[in-house]
Amino acid sequence: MAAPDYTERIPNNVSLHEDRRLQRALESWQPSFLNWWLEMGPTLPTQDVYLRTAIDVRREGWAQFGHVPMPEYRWGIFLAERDPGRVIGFGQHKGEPAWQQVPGEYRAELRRLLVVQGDTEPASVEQQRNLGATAPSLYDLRNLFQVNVEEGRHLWAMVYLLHAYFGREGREEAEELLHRNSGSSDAPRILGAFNEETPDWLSFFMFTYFTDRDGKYQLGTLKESAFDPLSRTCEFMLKEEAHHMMVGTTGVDRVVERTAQVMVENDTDEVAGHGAIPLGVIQRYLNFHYSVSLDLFGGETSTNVANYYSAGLKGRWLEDRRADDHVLTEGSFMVDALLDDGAGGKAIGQAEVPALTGLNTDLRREYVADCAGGVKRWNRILESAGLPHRLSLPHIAFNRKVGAFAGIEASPAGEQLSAAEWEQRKDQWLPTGTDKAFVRSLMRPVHERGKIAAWIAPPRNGINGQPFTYDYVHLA
Ligand code: BYC
Repeated sequence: MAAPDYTERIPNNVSLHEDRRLQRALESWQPSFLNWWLEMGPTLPTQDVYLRTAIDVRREGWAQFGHVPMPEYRWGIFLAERDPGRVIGFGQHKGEPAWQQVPGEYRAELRRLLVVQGDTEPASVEQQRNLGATAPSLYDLRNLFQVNVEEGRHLWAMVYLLHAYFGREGREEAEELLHRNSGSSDAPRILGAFNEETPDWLSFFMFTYFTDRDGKYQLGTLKESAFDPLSRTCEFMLKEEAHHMMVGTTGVDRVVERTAQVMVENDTDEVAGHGAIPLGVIQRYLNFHYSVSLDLFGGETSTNVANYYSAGLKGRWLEDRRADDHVLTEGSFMVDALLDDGAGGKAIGQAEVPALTGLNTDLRREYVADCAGGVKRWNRILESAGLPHRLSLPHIAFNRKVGAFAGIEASPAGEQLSAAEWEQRKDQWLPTGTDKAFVRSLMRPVHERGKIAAWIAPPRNGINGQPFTYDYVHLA
């Protein structure tokens, strides 16, 4: 039997067939990836799924739709097209040509960034692996699988960079990316949020709204990188990421819409008995997913981020739209901080720090402003239903485990609490065992064409112009 043609099996625009050594390395990683997908990927047996596959970065190639058996999905390697004149936009190498190879002095830091980014992608697939069994519709099931295969492709994207530019160490890191597992006690995923469970679809929509959105912002800063292959990889990943944002945004929309409908029809806030999710539960889920996602931006002040920026490895969100010197060695920046209150205690406030060390805060603020857009949109749904209730984002210090507020407790309003007060009141603000059990009780599969679960409204539009009633997934 002829050996599989991996330049064909691994669609790519990096001329993989011209580099036999790299091709062989990826050939030997591919079976490990497929094993991981079969062992840790989606558990619901399916024949095929109506998926979008990227086979090229140009407009006509990057979104091909068709029914595909998931293990045969063509996970490819795509970098946005190269701009031969690209120069570094920030940091101490500003104005120099972008790097096509990794400079020796930044090897360890760049590898670390790729590994952290790469680690999140398979982690989310692991977190979501059992959701298919309780999908509220075939449309939602298809979206879940689309997100999953694309996270798989994003893992390929980071593995390609590790293999192509980091030699033996890179190949070892690529193996490790498949060995660590979400929630594992021996070898957990690197970042906190990726070891949390995604046990139900409300969690999934909150995750794709809040946690995938961290992905959008982190990829946006890596897209600015002086290391051109990373920049081009992230640019293409961001195109796919837009669909994940849509799944989260409209998913929460549809839950809120259904809850509002049931509240109005029955003239009550107590919608649980009518099979909808109470607004209080939605708010507690929101509080949880938002606060764990805030942690993903690292500390409010960080020498790591200052070094990444000065070296040219990681820029700011929309770096070229910033009206400053793009070097930042002079200025200062106000960050959220825990200050001495003058009476021997601590107060939540702001502190002035060198601009470079405040860059995690800068990115987190961009993210917070974006998240506020979602809340506004969900509140418009409540408003147009004629309801006075509103959702809100909790305070930046609420439920934080990383950064300036990791050592204190605060209410969603930003009031500092003693440990005892927090223990007493936290069930008002974070999902309780009862909330989770209730949400889980609603998670019954609706795998019939054109049907939808009672706790969520149908989507306004289908996928790729197809109706909601389309046969998006053929179950096994
Ligand atoms: N959990 O200097 P600090 C996505 C560590 S999501 C555990 O304050 P730094 C996706 C930190 O590593 C985007 N540990 O932070 C979404 C450091 O450890 P070392 C993923 C944490 O380094 C959905 C120490 O604490 N991409 O794509 O400035 C589905 C001190 O940290 C956490 C990236 O994150 C945490 N939450 O910033 C699928 C981009 N936070 O070095 C995919 C790459 C911090 O002392 N990563 N630590 O051992 C980075 O840019 C940075 O590593 C971080 C942290 C932003 C994560």
